[in-house]
Amino acid sequence: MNLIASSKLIVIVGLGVTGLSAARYLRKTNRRFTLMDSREHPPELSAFQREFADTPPRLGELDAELLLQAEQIIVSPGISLKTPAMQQALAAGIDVLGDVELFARELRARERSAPVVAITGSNAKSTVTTLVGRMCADEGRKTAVGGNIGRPILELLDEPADIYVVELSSFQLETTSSLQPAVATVLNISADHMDRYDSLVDYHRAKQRIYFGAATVVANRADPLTQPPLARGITCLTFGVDQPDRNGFGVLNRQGRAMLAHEFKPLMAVEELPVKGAHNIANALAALALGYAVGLSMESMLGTLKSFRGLPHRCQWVAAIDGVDFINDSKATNVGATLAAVSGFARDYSSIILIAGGEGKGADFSPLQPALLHSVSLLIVIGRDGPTIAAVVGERVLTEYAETLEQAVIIARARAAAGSVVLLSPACASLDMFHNYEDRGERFIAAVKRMVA
Ligand code: UMA
Ligand code: ADP
Repeated sequence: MNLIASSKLIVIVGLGVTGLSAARYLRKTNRRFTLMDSREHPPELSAFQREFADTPPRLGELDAELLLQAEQIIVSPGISLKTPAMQQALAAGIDVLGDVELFARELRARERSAPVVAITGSNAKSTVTTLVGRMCADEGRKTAVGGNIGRPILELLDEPADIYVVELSSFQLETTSSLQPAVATVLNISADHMDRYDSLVDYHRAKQRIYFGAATVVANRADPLTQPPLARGITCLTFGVDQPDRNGFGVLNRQGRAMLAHEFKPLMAVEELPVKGAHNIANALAALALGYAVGLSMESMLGTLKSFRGLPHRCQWVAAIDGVDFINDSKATNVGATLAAVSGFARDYSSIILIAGGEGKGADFSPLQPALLHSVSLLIVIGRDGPTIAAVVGERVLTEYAETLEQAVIIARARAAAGSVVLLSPACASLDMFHNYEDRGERFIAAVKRMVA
């Protein structure tokens, strides 16, 4: 390997999938680096040791001294810029950036680069990213999908892409400044990750960074926090489940039928969407707006919408037992997602038995109160912050405490009447009881299926 001899010290912080992808990228571009992680056993350690035997990682704590000697620090999203070592590095004027910024700089260095569709929001990111990715692919564009959705963005550079569709978290956006997407959206804003941000304003500011340099932005009419601060000189499209105006995607009523619409033109009947709930209609409209901004044909996009059945663990129907539906919404890791599920299902079922709780990430659960009082007949709480959710409704909603998710399912089954729904929508992260939200969802599905058998 022909590494360029250089005194420039590059430090990668973090050895999860992001850190590993950054190491691979730097090697491909002939740059040396040092890697550190505050964990003794970071998840990608063995892969790293196999591939980079000559680069021993520094593990156990972040070496603040070494960081101060760096010319560039590539920081993983799991590390807050507020950690003292990062604060010192920033104060010393060191170039601190994340993998998304590295990706942006690489695209700029290329002669011809494909447009980027950039998607963030508190909820619906993965759903809309997947949907737009499918819309692009269905139209025959070579499409690379990645980012916070799971595949590190730097890996996308290895693909021959006509278009990049990327999901970005607030953590990734904090360290991104020059992405210049063809189109960008903040889908919605509700409190999340309050263990990492000082306030909603702080979190909102990080999300809004997605709009820097965007040619077109897509905002949510129902959520003023998604509006770009300065819209002058850029095209601004909107979406929402109300009647659309100019540059808007929305819903029109035509002879008693609700229709997805662009401006004043009906496109297809809402009932043709295989996914249910007002939040999913909003997601479909957001995807249409994003696809429209990068020139996809409306006809092809509508075809994709008609075949998209949603992602697992997002309001996923599991089974019907004696007239009771069981729904897995394990990906609801914040209050906004649980609110969308409870409000969405309130219309479809006589009552809701809600299983919620887990690691609350410092959230204020009080916004759940009206929906729980209105629509939930039994609240079953689990996990570390289950009692905090129960406290929000006090004696006003019947509440049970379960030690395990399996026990919660058994209680729910015993108490549910035909016509009701048992909804796992925890409003919390899963890590106090499970490996991740997928594990939580799979355990719910298994517990429900055991009752069918
Ligand atoms: N960590 C340490 N010490 C370190 C480095 C990390 O303790 O030195 C901890 C972090 O606090 C965090 C965990 O390790 O709890 C993982 O952090 P990481 O930066 O190594 O994460 P990666 O494995 O690289 O995965 C990240 C995203 N994870 C986070 O932002 C926490 C993944 O999103 C993303 O899919 C991946 O990059 C590819 O882009 C996950 C996520 O939970 C799914 N994201 C949050 C969300 O969606 O709400 C933002
Ligand atoms: P993210 O990637 O932002 O976490 P997902 O598409 O994975 O988004 O969905 C996360 C959670 O948010 C799921 O519980 C899902 O049912 C819920 N959800 C999906 N769309 C919306 C929306 N438009 N508003 C609120 N919650 C939503």
